[in-house]
Amino acid sequence: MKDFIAGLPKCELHLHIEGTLEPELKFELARRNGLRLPYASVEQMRAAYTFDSLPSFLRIYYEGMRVLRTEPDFYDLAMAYLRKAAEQNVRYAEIFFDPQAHTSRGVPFDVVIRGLRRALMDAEARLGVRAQLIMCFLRDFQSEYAMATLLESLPHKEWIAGVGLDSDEKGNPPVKFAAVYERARQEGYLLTMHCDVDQDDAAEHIRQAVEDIGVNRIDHGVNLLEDQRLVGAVLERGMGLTCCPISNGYVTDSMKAEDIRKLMDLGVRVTINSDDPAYFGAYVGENLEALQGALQLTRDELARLERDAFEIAWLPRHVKDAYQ
Ligand code: ES4
Ligand code: ZN
Repeated sequence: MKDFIAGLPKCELHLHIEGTLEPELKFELARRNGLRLPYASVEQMRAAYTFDSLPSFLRIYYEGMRVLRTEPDFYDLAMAYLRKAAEQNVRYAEIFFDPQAHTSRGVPFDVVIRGLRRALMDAEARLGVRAQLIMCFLRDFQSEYAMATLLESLPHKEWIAGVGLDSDEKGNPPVKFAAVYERARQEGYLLTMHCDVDQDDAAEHIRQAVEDIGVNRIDHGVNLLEDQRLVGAVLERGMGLTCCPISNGYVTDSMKAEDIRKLMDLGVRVTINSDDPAYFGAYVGENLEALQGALQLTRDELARLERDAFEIAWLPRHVKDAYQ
């Protein structure tokens, strides 16, 4: 089964590029930028990854990305991920980036996007991995800052497939960003957002995302199961969910494998992804292996997960078909 999973052509739709920053590269970037890290070694840094909730993870995640300063830093970050993706037979990836996590500490938007964009171009040419960017707004910042970031992205629209929403969901519901999402839609961006697993008001947040905002898909979203009417709406619209089993195990007490199984049985387009692989210790292949082990998924079921991922990918029909 391990070999079958390794050989499966994959599509990754929920991956934070800043969450792919491995300790080795973090040390290298710190050295390059003349920064001191509060760890003596890679091992010590990994040992400090002791999160058990979303806020405890986010603290380490934002602290870790402070070593990213220059265009080559962002290039190296994305290129390292894309190399890893190629090794795992990922053929196509939609990659989240968090511009506000950088602009808020003085790194210009242009620096971030130029570095990422150059890596995407090189990866397609050299590694045969195609990728697009999804710009995420940080939901624990004011919506005005998200709107300003949206406007700043417009000259780079050609490189950004759509927008997302991430960071701390508590007290930051989807409707806080209704105006930002409306403008993003008008600008031609596709829309997704995190509806994290077992958040307070999880089902209500999913309802807002689907009915009030009209997103094209949902990141995580397994609490959809709590509302049968919403399941119907998601099925009717053919919407997909980008689930991340190993991530779920860190920010809640479970991978939510049984819920993922129920969603698959209901006919929802479920996809399996890695979220923040450098922090959760698992790229997409390991996520598929863990879920397969928990649910005894068959080869056909694994193939269906990837087929659905290509199906809900933000690609033109003829490009998707070429992957099938
Ligand atoms: C994230 Cl696991 C998770 N949840 C919310 N926002 C995020 N950004 C990066 N990883
Ligand atoms: Zn995520």
